[in-house]
Amino acid sequence: MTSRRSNIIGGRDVASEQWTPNVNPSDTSDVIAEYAHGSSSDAEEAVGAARDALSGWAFASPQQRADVLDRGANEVIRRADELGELLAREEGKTLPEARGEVLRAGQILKYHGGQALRNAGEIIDSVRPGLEVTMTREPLGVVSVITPWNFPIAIPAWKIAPALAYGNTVVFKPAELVPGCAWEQADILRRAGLPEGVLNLVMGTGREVGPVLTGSADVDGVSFTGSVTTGEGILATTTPHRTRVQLEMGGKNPLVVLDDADLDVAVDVALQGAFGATGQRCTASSRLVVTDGIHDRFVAALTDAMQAWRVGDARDDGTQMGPVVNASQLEQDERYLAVARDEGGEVRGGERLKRPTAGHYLAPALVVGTTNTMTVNRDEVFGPVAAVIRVADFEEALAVANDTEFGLSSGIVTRSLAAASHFRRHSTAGMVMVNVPTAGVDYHVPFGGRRASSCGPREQGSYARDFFTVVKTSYVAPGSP
Ligand code: UN1
Repeated sequence: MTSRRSNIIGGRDVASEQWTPNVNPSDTSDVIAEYAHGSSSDAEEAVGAARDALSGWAFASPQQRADVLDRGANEVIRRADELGELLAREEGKTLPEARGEVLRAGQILKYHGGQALRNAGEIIDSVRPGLEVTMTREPLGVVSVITPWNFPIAIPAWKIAPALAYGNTVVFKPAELVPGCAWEQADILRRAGLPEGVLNLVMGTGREVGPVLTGSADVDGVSFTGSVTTGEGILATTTPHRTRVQLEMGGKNPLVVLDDADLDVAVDVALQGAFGATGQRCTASSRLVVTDGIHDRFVAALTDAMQAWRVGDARDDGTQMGPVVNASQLEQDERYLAVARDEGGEVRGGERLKRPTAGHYLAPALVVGTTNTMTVNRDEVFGPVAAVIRVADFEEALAVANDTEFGLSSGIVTRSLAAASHFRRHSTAGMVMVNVPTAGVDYHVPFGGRRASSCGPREQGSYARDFFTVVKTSYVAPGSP
């Protein structure tokens, strides 16, 4: 019989009436386990449990918070092979990618364990003689954490870890497609010593669980990563209660390749940035903006490299690109390729692939001969699809790179320090990469974008404190006991 995993509310396992099978995208006959399909009343119970646990955790010693996160981190790191295997099996990343993501989650938990001990305030003389003013950071309160399917363990870690470090309590709703790593992480933190109700896991659909997690007057903040449409919906439901939001949404990230680029570096950066993790990253390099003098050589070399990539079962040795996450995502990728053809692009690759197991396999696709106004260069595809835009020179490349509704990550491949510096200065993205892929970021520095990509304070590193704390200013009169 398939095993079942319940929601975790107030420290207890809470079964649900319905259960959702967790299906392996590399082999759809493989069901990993069944996971609770939570209801809106489960979500209400979880918000209540988080509210009840808040004052105990908010006033807990930072040592206690640091210890829980550190113990959790150690277990995640110790179990990296097993959890990496689970991640690859439920999401479809290759084993090295999946194991890397698990280690990253462990490092994030460790980092924020340390941050719990570094929540220092400030002190300044008042303008009124003798008075002292202090500025301290207090927990925001009850925080809903809503995460996507493409990073099943790292994104939850980089929201939950700072939330807990600064004394908040959490209701966590992972994407329905990847409950496995979510459940493991919540269980690890529970066993690492979190008091009951401090972290609650509610698996279920956004439609049923989402309105409570974003619309409840008892929720003080929502940290979300996912689509622009869902993010905008969250803005609408949080506004009546003035709930604080942190929204990480789409990207349409440009990678500029200049004539003077090292061709091997350019091809490798493009390949990893566009097709790593099956292109299913909001930081993926989906627009390759290439100057005229290198365009033909770059496109030929990238096409060869892309076609040599081994696409297969995420857990097979030597697989370089795993499957697309599910059937509807695969259909969406194919729809965008059809539209790209209709609008005049030449599609290389992008065909469905047969493998020994029934999975959602798609060859990486490169659309050549596109302009920046075509649909494939405006909408986020979220799959192994990149488009090439030929430009005359650096000036045009920069203008095209910045001409997008999004603004998450951008990159340039060049040997010119002057060009790289100019690009870093004038790119209107939140993150700029020189001679490295637009995707793949460090965990101890801020993450986030501009315009339609992001809304609210930055995630990650020490900047995470801005979202997960509120500032208190206190005045102390002279001679106070
Ligand atoms: C990365 O590129 O390392 O959902 C992280 C996403 C992003 C995370 C990307 N929020 O793809």
